[in-house]
Amino acid sequence: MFGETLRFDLSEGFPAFTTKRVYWKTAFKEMLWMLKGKSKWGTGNPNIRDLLEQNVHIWSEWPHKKYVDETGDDITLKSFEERVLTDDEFASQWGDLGPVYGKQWRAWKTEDGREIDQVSEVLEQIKNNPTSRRIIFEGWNVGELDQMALPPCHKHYQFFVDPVKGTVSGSLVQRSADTFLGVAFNVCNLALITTLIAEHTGYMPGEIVWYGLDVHVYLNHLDQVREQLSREPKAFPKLVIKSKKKSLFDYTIDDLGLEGYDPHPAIKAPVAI
Ligand code: THF
Repeated sequence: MFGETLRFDLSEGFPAFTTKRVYWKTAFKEMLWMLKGKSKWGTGNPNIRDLLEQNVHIWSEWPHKKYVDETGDDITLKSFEERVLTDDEFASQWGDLGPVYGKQWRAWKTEDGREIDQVSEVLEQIKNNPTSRRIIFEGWNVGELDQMALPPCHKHYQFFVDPVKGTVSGSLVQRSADTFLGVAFNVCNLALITTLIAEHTGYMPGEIVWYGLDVHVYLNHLDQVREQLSREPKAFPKLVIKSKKKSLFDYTIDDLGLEGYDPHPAIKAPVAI
């Protein structure tokens, strides 16, 4: 399908889907990793080493494939991950994802050699110029797409302040949506960043609006989707910020929790690479 919308009012709960278990800790770790921007490994671009150290494996397939394709060394995904985790030089060379997400969000390179921290600009705009129609961060850096392990799926984030209600709402435009595996993560993470941005600008979280452009179901997810559709949704949980940090960029997974998350069981599916 082309051009679908989902809308959730964050005052009614946190949209971690309930018709299957969503690994929200994995999703949150991914979002916090993106918000950090640079890595200390390799060129400083986002690196899977930082995810593997937190036991997050959802980004490993792409650098693994690149490694196997470029070297002909046909090692398994598991031993590739093991090497990235234990061999610093290997991590720097092969764990690097190129200038994806966090690099563009926090350090978009300009022609005159500056780096723009788009997320900090968003916080500034919400605090100082809340009626702006330009409260945006963007990952689709056209000139650098060819250096990315994967061009961003979730690309345009735009925020909106309602001064009467005292809320910040967040939206996301996603060029490509893996309905069964990815969307649950993407919606969860949009809700998380909107809540954190509200928390750090003195507003309440408002709504989130998710726009999917190419919205698809992979053929090897059909049984899983049928199973998920047969289930009755339950009440959404509540996001708890257990310890508020000074900066939006300082959160770790231990600072965040979901209260009352009681989903239907997990449903497994292979990811398309
Ligand atoms: N590529 C594809 N094909 N689908 C995507 O959703 C996707 N992403 C990111 C980049 N490329 C993509 C990666 N995000 C899972 C979840 C999110 C991903 C990739 C994989 C996944 O396998 N989830 C399982 C297991 C979770 C776990 O290991 O803890 C799940 O059941 O949710 C979209 O941003």
